[in-house]
Amino acid sequence: MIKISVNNPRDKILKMLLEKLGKEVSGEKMSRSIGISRVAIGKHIKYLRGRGFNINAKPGGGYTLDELPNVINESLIRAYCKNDIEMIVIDNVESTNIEAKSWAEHGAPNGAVIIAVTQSAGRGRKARKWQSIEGGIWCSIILRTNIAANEIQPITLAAAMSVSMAVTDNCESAETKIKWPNDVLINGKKMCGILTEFAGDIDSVQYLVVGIGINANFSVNDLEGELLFNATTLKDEGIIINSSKLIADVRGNLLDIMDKWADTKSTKHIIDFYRDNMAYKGEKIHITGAGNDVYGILHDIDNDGAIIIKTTDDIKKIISGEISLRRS
Ligand code: BT5
Repeated sequence: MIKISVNNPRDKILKMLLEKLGKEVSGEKMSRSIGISRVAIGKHIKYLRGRGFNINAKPGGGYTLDELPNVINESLIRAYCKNDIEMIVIDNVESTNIEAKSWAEHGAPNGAVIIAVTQSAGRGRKARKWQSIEGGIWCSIILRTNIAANEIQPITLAAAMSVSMAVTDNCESAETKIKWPNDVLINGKKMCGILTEFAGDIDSVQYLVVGIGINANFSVNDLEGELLFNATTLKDEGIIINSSKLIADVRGNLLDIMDKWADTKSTKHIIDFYRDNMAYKGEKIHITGAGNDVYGILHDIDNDGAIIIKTTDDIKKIISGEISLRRS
């Protein structure tokens, strides 16, 4: 695993260039503000160029970054983060959730994130395969929060809310819906899936790993099997968002949502957001899994994150399962 140190000079250089995107930043100014030599600045610039950043040197000794490459880059993610971030960016991994669990066992802090360009064994719930090709955002965020195991249901919704907000904040025309309990849809198709796992016991959760898969910058035609009909990608929907910014925003949103939960001791903000952005509301659905086989109308959600279904003769609360739409 590669560990990136927080606040290194390269990140500071990139941040200065980003703040003046398209405009010149003097090498002298960078050198003074960061406290390293002009030669060292030149070396970092060379490294960044090698990572796809088109940085031009100006005759007077300044530099300009004219446009952002749409890449997953640790310095760029850090530049977009409001606060410090512990991060691992890796080319290929079996599953970022597995790596995150091992990192958490070795003390990774709240908000630490591991991101992979591809996953060779990306997982969904119940060990289903999650296709994780280049161009997507495959990441796991470690949360350390003081809750019991039976309170974790809203965390998956909080992650879905973080992704929805990040997408719509970066693209006004995007319309996302949350499909309970763990999907974000665009135009009725799955653009993002979430896998939340935890360690600890019933009374107290030691840490959580929130695995987030976003179909970002590739076409659904590149995936295998029947996903063509049920899945979509940001690219296929004409939504272009810089992947590094999207990661920083998703993580920032999730941490803010969790802080609010801790401060207010309430999940109301998460439940309200789901209610306003709920897929299949008022529609005929079928719920399976976790011993359920229920047909009814998707009505609402309760404060614990259980959905409420109106059946022909009853109202049922379901805490976990799989929703599918009944078209008839
Ligand atoms: C999920 O499971 O939707 C959770 C997916 C979580 C993926 C992230 S990526 C980072 C982290 N590391 C991991 O190893 N996992 C997490 P579920 O609701 O069970 O949905 C799984 C189903 O989604 C599969 O059976 C397929 O039908 C479908 N699927 C697989 N790959 C997909 C993709 N890229 N886009 C849309 N649907 C997909």
